[in-house]
Amino acid sequence: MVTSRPTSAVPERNSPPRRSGIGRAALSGVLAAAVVLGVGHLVAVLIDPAASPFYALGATMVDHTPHELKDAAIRRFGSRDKQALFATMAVVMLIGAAVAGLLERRRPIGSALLVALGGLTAVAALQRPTATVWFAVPAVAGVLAGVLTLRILRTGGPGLRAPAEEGMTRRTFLLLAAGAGALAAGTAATGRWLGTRLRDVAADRARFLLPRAAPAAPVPDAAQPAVAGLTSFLTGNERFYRVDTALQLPALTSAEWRLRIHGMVDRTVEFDIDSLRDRTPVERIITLTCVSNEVGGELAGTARWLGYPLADLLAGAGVRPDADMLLSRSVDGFTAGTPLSAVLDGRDALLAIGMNGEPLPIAHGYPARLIIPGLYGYVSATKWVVDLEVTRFDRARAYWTERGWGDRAPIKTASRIDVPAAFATVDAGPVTVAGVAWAQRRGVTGVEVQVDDRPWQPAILAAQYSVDTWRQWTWRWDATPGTHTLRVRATDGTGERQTEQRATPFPDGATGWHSRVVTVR
Ligand SMILES: Nc1nc2c(c(=O)[nH]1)N[C@H]1C(S)=C(S)[C@@H](COP(=O)(O)O)O[C@H]1N2
Ligand SMILES: [Mo]
Repeated sequence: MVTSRPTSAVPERNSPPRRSGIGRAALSGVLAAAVVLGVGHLVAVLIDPAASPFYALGATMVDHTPHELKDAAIRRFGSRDKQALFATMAVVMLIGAAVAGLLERRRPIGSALLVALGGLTAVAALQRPTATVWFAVPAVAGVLAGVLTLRILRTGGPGLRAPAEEGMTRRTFLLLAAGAGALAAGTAATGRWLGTRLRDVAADRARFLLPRAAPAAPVPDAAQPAVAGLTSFLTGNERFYRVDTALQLPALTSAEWRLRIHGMVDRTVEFDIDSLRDRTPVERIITLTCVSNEVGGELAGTARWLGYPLADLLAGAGVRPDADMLLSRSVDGFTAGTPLSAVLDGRDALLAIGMNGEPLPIAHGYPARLIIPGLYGYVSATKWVVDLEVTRFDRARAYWTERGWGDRAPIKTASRIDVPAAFATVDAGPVTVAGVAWAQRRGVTGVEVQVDDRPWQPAILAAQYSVDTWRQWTWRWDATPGTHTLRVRATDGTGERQTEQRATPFPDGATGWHSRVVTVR
C-alpha cells in the first residue's frame, strides 16, 4: 500500500526565534502571571481575602515549612520574616512566569503550566482553615484571565493556533502588553481598595473605647535604671515584637467578634464585646516571650494588658474536673494548647483587649487575645481568639505541637546584655554594663557578669516589678585595654541558676549564657 505524500512544499514557518522574540515571550509570561494575581486578588476580596492566590500559596508554604527553616527565617529576618517570604515568592513567580512565557513560543506549554499552577493554588486555597468551596474561584478566575492574556500576547488572539508573533508588529505587541499591565495593576489596586473598604477594621479599632479598669500597679523608677541603650521596662506597641503565621492580618471588627467556650464544660457559653462590658476588667503588666527567641535575642516584650480574667469566663461555663487543656483558636485557624492548671491557678491569665492603654493593635490580636504569664506565646497567647475548647492533652493537639514543638512550654530563665552594644569599642576605665533577665512566674533574684575567665561578679538588680515581668540589671566594669568577652547568667526565684548548656529554640526554648565581645582602648 502506498501512502500519498503531499507534493507541494510547506512554507518554512519555523525560523529560529529572534532575540527580541525571547524578550517578548518572557515579558508575556510575566504579564500573564501578574494578571492571574491581580484578577485573582480582586475576585478573592469579594469572597474572602484569605482566598487570594498569593496569600493562599504563601500561607500553605508557611504551614508546611519545616521548623528548622522557620527558625532560620526568624533568626535572619526576625519580625520581617513575612516580607522575606513574600519577596522570595515574588522572585520565584517572576522567574516561573518568564519561563512559562518562553515555553509558550511553539506550543501552549506555558498556558498548560499556568493551568497546573492555578489548580495547585485552588487546592491550597481550599485547604485554608476558613475555606468554603468558593475559595477555589479566585485561582480559577485568575488563571482563565492569565491564559487568555498569554494567548493574546503570543498570537494576537485567544485561540490555540501557532504563535504568530512574527506577524505582530512591535507596536501592536507593546499596545497589548500595556493593556495587560494595566489590567493587572488595575485589578490588584481595586482589590486592595475594596478590601479596605469592605472590612475597615482599622476604623473600627479607632472608634473602640476601652473600658475603665483600675490601672496596673505603677512601674517604680527603681525598676528602670537610666542607662542609654538599656531595654526599657515597658515596650511600646510599635516596638513590640510580632510573631505569627498570619500573612494577611485577620480582619475582625469588634461587632463581629464572638468568643465561644465549649468542650468539657457544663454549658457552652458565648461572649460578644457588649456582654464583656458587664464584667470588671483588670490591667496587668506582663512580659511575653517567644519560644523562637535565641540566646541574646529580642523576641520578648513587656506591656500593660487590659483584659478579663480567663478563670472567671471559664467558671461561667463550668470546667469538668477531668479536663487538662484549654485549646484556643484564632479566627484564622491558629491554635494553642494551654495547660488548664496555668489558667486556673490564680496567675493573671487574661482575655486581653487592651495593650498599653490602647485597643490591641491589629497585628497583636485586635479585638481580643490571650495573655497567660509564664508560658511561651505559642502555647498561650492566641491572637484574634474566637474559640476556647476545654479538652485534654491526650485528645487534642495545637498548631505548633502538631509540628513537633513541646506540648507544655514554660518560659526558661534567660538573661541578655544590652549595653555595651555588640562589638562596641569603649574607653578604658569605668564602663556601665546593663541588660535584662526574665524567668516569668519564678522571678529573677540574681544576675552575675563575667569578664573573660575571671570570677563571676554580682550585678545590681533593678527593682522587681513582679515575678511575671523581666528585670533590668546593671554592673560597673573597670575596663582594661584589649578585647574582652562579657558573659551573663541569671538565677530565678527558686534559686536555680540559668544553665550554661546550649539548646536551640526547637522544641521548647533556647538555653545558654549570652556573651558579648567588646574592645577597650
Ligand atoms: N492567631 C495567632 N496567635 C498567635 C500566634 C499565631 O501564629 N497566630 N503566634 C503565637 C506566638 S508563637 C507568639 S510568640 C505570640 C506573639 O505575640 P505578639 O506578636 O503580640 O508579640 O503570639 C502567639 N499568638
Ligand atoms: Mo512564639
